[in-house]
Amino acid sequence: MDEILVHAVEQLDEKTVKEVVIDRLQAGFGPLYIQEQVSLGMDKVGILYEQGEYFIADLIMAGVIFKDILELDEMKSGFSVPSEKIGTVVIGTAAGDLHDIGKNIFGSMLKSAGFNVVDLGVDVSPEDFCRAILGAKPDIVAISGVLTIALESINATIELLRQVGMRDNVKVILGGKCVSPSACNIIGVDAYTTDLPEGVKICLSWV
Ligand code: B12
Repeated sequence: MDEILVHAVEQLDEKTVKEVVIDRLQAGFGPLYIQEQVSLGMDKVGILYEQGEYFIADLIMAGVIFKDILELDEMKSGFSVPSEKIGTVVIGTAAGDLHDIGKNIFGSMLKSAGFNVVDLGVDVSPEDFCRAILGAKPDIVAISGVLTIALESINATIELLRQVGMRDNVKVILGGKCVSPSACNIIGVDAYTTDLPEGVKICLSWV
């Protein structure tokens, strides 16, 4: 673990986070390393929130810090986009859930792997997922659910896909830390992972 970086994120010390990230990138560490270490810091922010030491404003600040890091040119250049497309992915965060950092990183990685990515944003209803699938005719639907309560709307989305006869036309991959593998089996998605490179590999294996 990169103690300095993780600690700076935990302390919501935006200036130090940026300085350390730039230092690590210049030292040759890649965007994936940065993303993993900043995520570890976010986990610590989450723990402090659970313990009542941090409040919602701190979660907001943590999100802002992560998003600013992802906007650095050095981070973006790690995700170059090839011109030839190998398939289409519709991606979105499930209804009731506003967390989008993991989803956005996964979307960038899919683009970089050659996918055309249709990003529906956050709080996406089952109906909006279905409408987008009808319009974009994707090979894959990627759903992000960070909140445990998102499981309910993810279930409703898969159920609606079944009801309108679209479930067999697409592969569904689910990601997000608050979803357990057993719950995913019950819902009936094709794959589940919180590991982004593994998620990209799974999507590549489907096209
Ligand atoms: C920042 C943050 C916020 C920000 C989010 C900003 C944003 N734009 O995303 C804001 C302020 C909006 C927020 C709000 C809330 N949050 Co919040 N938040 C966090 C925090 C600190 C970091 C989340 C994060 O970005 N992590 C870094 C990214 C990279 O990780 P990630 O999104 O999980 O993605 C990873 C994987 O899950 C995976 N992944 C994600 N999506 C997908 C999709 C696919 C297809 C694949 C393959 C992979 C994948 O890829 C990433 C790499 O590992 C977490 C703590 C934590 N441990 O994560 C709490 C946390 C998620 N929040 C929590 C809570 C409770 C809330 C609130 C309910 C608080 C409140 N009382 O209002 C609200 C809910 C609002 C809503 N309706 O969504 C809880 C959730 C508990 C639970 N089990 O449900 C957590 C765990 C904090 C805690 N420990 O209590 N939050």
